[in-house]
Parts: sequence; structure tokens; C-alpha cells
Amino acid sequence: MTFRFVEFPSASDELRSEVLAGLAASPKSIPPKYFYDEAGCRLFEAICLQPEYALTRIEQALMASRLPEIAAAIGTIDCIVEPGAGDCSKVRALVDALHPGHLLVLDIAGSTLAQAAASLAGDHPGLQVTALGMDFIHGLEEAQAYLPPGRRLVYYPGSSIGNFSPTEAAALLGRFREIAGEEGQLLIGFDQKKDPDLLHRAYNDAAGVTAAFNLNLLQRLNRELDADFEPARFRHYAFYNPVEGRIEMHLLSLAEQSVGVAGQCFHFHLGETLLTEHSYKFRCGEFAAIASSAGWHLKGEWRQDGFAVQLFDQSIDAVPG
Ligand code: AVJ
Repeated sequence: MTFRFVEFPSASDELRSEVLAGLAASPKSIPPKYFYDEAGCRLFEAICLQPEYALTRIEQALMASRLPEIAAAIGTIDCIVEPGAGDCSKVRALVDALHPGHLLVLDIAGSTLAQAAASLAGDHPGLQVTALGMDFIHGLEEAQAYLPPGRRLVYYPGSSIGNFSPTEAAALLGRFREIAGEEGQLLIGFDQKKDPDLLHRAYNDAAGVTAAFNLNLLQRLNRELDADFEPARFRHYAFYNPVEGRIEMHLLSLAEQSVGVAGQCFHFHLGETLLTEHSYKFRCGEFAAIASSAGWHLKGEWRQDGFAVQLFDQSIDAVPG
């Protein structure tokens, strides 16, 4: 048995309670992890093919060209852990370069993850693959039980860390340290601060795929929370906020309107926004400082065209646990 999939319950309860809390708050917001229903996963893959959204392509190119160096810096490991692995497309090259005995992948989009991890296991007969369908932001501790002993590498590519504020990011990186263990390492990719016009275009592609991705969230809520959003009454609104160093993605209400969600009623003023995503951009030194505050020690760095990958091991002076 080289593949197992474990689906953790509570996903739909959490969707309901987090969405209701986010809509009751001021300003209104919904966590970006809820973009990724099946249509959302497909739309995100389509975003990555848009000419304006180069992030994923640049990371792929960087990982392909520098992989021998990166693998040498990592050394021998027993297990790769990837939180938010999605379709497992990014971890494949790393598995082939590092030959770990185990791969543990986690994602809130359980069915997409299960299919992708099963196919990866099929292509790597000697590899033990464990896929956990869970919201790792809340459930990471439950993953401890599935960790094999030995040297572990936490892989967190794609600038997913940008969805968290610097304070939240430091806390999450601290929890990654517990997953990685004493001899553990962290390989993480993030988007660097750059020309705001370039960033603006990346989240406002001409084909409207990012807009469709953002608006798909409303269709998901209509289906899964018995909501009655009219997507045509909202507009995708994304911009770079240079003061905070982040892309902000909103759904802007084009009318004075009330919307029912899971039996509750929420009012949107004309021009009011529902915040759906923050995507922070970092200078390399800035990111290393965040990781260092979580007990990680910078060991390697690779950059290409505004994207960076950093490798960390444990600080010698870090407080354990
Ligand atoms: C998957 C969080 C890295 O922030 O760039 C792409 C998601 N949102 N276009 C990002 C996203 C709109 C993406 N991350």
C-alpha cells in the first residue's frame, strides 16, 4: 500500500461559520482558501496560464533551472510535506530530485488532492504517499499523527504564504517548524515587491479569468450555503496597496442590496466591498526576517524575475517547540 487518503470532517461546518462571521464583520471579508471548490481549482489553473500572471511560470522555471543546486543544499531527507498541495504539480520535480521515502500532501480541496496524489503515487512505485483532505490552517496539529520519523522538508511554494499578514505568516511558519521537526527544513517560494503596474495587471488579466475566479466564490456560496448572491451585481476589484505591500482583491457591490446566506440576511451598500484575498509581496530580507522570528535560519536563496525561493533550517538558538 503506497497511497492513502484521509478526509477530515468539519469542512462544511467551517465554511458556514467562517463565511457568516466574515459577512457580519466590518469590513466584510471571506478567507481566500474558500476560492478552491472544483470550479475554483480549474479557474486558478487557468489564471496561471494568463500572460499577465507570470508568478507560477517564473517559479517553475526557477525550480527547473536551479533544482540541482537546491537539492544539493537540502541534502538527504526522508519526507516532503506540502501544505496546500492542490494538484500536486509543483512537488513532482522535488520528489524526483530528492527521492524521499514519504510524501505527505495536505489540501482543503480534498477530491482534487486525492486524485492528483493517487496519480503521483502511481508514477513513483517506491514512494509512500499520504494525502490529507483538511484545512491545514486549523488542522495542522492533526497531521502530526501521519508524519514519518526522520528528516523532513516542508515545501510551501507558489507564494501561498502571501495570503497571510506578516504576523499570521510568522505564526504559520512557527507551526511548520513543529511539522518539520528538529532536523527539519523549509523550502518556500514567494513573490517579491515589484512595479505596481505589473502587479496590478497580474490580478486584472485582460481575459477576465481572475475576475471569474473571484466571482466564482459567490456561486459556491449560493450552492453550498443556500445563498442568493447575484454575481452580476458585484464587480471584481483588485489593486496593489503599496503602503501594506499587498494585492487586495475585493468583490464590490454595484447596488444597494440584501443577500441571504444560510438563513441570515446581509446588506451591501452601493460601493461596499467584500474582501476576498490579500496577496502580500516581500523583499527577500523582509521575508527572511519574518521566518527568523518564527525560529527558522536562512540557509539558501534563489531569485528569478521578481520571484524568490528561500531554504531554511532550524536556528541553533531557537526555543524548542
Ligand atoms: C495562490 C495565493 C499565490 O495570491 O497570487 C491568483 C492566488 N489570486 N490570482 C496569488 C491568486 C488571484 C495566488 N496564490
